[in-house]
Amino acid sequence: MIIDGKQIAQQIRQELREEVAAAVAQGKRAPRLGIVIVGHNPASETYVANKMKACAEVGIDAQRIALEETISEAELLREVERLNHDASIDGFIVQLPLPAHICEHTITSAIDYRKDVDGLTPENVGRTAQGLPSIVSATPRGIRELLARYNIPTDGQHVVVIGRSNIVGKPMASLLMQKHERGNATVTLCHSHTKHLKEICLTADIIIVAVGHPGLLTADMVREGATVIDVGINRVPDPNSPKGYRLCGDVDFEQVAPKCAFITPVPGGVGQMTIASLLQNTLQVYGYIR
Ligand code: BQF
Repeated sequence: MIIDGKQIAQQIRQELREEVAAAVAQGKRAPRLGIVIVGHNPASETYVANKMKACAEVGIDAQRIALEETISEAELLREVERLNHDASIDGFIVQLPLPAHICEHTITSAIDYRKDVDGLTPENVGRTAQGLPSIVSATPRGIRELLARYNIPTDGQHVVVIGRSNIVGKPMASLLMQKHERGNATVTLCHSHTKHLKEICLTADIIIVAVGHPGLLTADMVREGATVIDVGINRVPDPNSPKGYRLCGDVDFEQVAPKCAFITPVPGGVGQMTIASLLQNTLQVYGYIR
């Protein structure tokens, strides 16, 4: 069965729209999200546009803060400080990746953890790892939501996560191993130095692939009846597409899908949920849900 991320994300946006409307009807101002974008990376511009559009749909007031490619790290840090202290901003993100002359760790660590809707500060990462209330990075939160809404259990299941990024692989593994009904998984974290990747994958009930390598997961690596979650968003050249490229995931979808109990498509899978969960995180810091 193909998981419909677009539909679930739409459903979440509808729920959030009602939450925002209820808060505003009680006299609260609308939630406000800051989105900092540095430079003109075309993929980043698309992602930011997706976030702005989703915010508009649910009634979140999104403020786009566009900064020059040439901004220094010190100047960007000052912008982060300004947003930390701006009481009219509930939460903000700094769109990644940043230009090479700026250290991502330095910038994300400077964000006030209470406004850190990407869940990247040491405070939120540590609290997530310890199973404490925290802001969870949007993609892992979205994947957990997708599994929950499709009633795909993780309790006692062997979940293989491929990819060790700070934004997906590590927090995903961290969530799934928690002592919790929506966790309780046996987690194996694989990466570029893993030996016997195929053999490990063949023992998985759920495989989550987040490496950014088109076609990495092939049919011979997947057990019949497994669930496959494809986090890859890769642009591949396609002369037949108006944009000159199309999106594909990290999974060889055509070959893998027939073996799966559930599989997420690209586009229309995890990417949609990443945006929906950023909105959930924004409502969380706004103090209406939680
Ligand atoms: C879809 C991202 C890599 C690096 C930085 C919907 C998005 C993508 C695809 C989107 C992503 C990927 C985002 C689809 C945000 C997900 O329908 O398949 C939405 O906008 N994403 C990002 O902000 O930074 C990234 C991937």
